Amino acid sequence: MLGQSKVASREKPLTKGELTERLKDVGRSFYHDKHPFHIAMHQGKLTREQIQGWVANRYYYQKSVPIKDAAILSNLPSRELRREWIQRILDHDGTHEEKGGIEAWLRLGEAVGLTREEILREDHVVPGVRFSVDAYVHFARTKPWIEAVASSLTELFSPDLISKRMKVLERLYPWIDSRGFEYFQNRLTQAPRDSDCALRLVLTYCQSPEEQQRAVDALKFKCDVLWAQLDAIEKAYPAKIE
Ligand code: AHQ
Repeated sequence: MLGQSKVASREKPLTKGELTERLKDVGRSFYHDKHPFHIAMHQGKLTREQIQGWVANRYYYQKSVPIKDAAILSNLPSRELRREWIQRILDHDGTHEEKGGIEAWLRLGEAVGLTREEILREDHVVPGVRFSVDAYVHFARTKPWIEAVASSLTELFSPDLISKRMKVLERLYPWIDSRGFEYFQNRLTQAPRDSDCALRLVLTYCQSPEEQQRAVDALKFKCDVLWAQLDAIEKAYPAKIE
């Protein structure tokens, strides 16, 4: 990491380039692409039950994302900012024309052998997933809007993870109906657009060392949210002893 020293202990703020690097360092150290569950997934080691448990639990995260974004939207100070942010809600909830990401995630669920009904009933959602996701929504509802925006910057790292994941799922899990991968395909364009916007806002509105440190801390919090989800899923769906 670019030194463990806190931004806030510095007299002067980081430049935009330095802050961008500091945020990316958080991902290099703490993003959930390094979680053992994802490592096992990418090695083709997950069982059908573990994949199903992951999809059923990640549904709770996906359905909560637009709720989180609506909380941020309600705190944004201008029409221009709201116009930009509202697209995230439509991407997930859909519109009259587009079914949206939550519907695509349900189709992923069917592609791995779950029923829509059991996913929607949240039959398989484990406490640790519910609590970590609810903590993310609470963060977005209660923190200053720019900190909630900063917490979404995990999406700086998601396109690389999701493109690798799609290849791995197709190659190493042939039993999954590949029509279920539409959700991931859509994220490959939506996530970079969203992280470009979020990074621009953070670099614009986080000027003091204290504001910059709070943005870095918000991103670390969100990495912990994602990591805790996989901890809970891994515990509920342990690897089979070989
Ligand atoms: O599918 C994901 C998604 O819609 C979002 C929204 C965004 C946010 O606002 O916090 N984060 C996010 C993420 C999605 N997928 C995760 C994955 O591993 O599939 C990654 C996650 C993220 O990096 O924050």
